[in-house]
Amino acid sequence: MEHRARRQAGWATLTVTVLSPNGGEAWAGGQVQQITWTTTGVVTATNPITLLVSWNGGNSYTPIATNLADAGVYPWTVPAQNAADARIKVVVVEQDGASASDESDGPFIVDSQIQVPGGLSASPYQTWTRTNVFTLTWTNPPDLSGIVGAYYKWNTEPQGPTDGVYVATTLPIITGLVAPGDGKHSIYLWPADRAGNLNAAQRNALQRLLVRRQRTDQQRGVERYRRQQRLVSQRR
Ligand SMILES: [Ca+2]
Repeated sequence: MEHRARRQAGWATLTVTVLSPNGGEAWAGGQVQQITWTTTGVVTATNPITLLVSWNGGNSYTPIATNLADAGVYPWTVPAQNAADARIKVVVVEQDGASASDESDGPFIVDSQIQVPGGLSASPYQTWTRTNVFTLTWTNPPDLSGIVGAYYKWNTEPQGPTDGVYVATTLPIITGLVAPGDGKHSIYLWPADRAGNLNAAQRNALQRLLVRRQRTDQQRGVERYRRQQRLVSQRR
């Protein structure tokens, strides 16, 4: 929605247009994002721009910054809010008192949360197996901007949000996970959302993924004994 005040005859028409966010974006709280706009007709004012944000679809606005130069860009540290229908409004006021404003055409998301995935399970699981290739499944947590992938890490707790292997998937499944050797393994999994929220503390874990590809001498002895027993029983 655009609003224009009357100007004196002979002045260029004063307009402002929000370029970004203009709807559809998903921005994470705490990150810096660029609000961008363009104007026409700004002639004499040096700091004519006011930026505002709405968390409720444009029903009410609160100021972000006032008396800005008409630079067309403002690096905004997005507040730690959760809003499905946020909007930006840019207001321009010229020295003669003429003003114009514009709002984001559609909703953008501000998402400041990421939660622990549920129901983590593996296949095969908790059984000594000759394969070292696993399938991991879980339940994506509810999320404002939507889960777009997950990090996993074998055996040691992640030390930071990206201390793992990232798999882009909206479906809660990773196939073809290769365990790093024989023995008992654990695995950690934490999700990432479209806004970019990522927190390794919001992880789920599984213990006892068991791999035994190499048979021990003892196992070979047992197998040899069983073969002999079968032969003996067949001869009876
Ligand atoms: Ca989220």
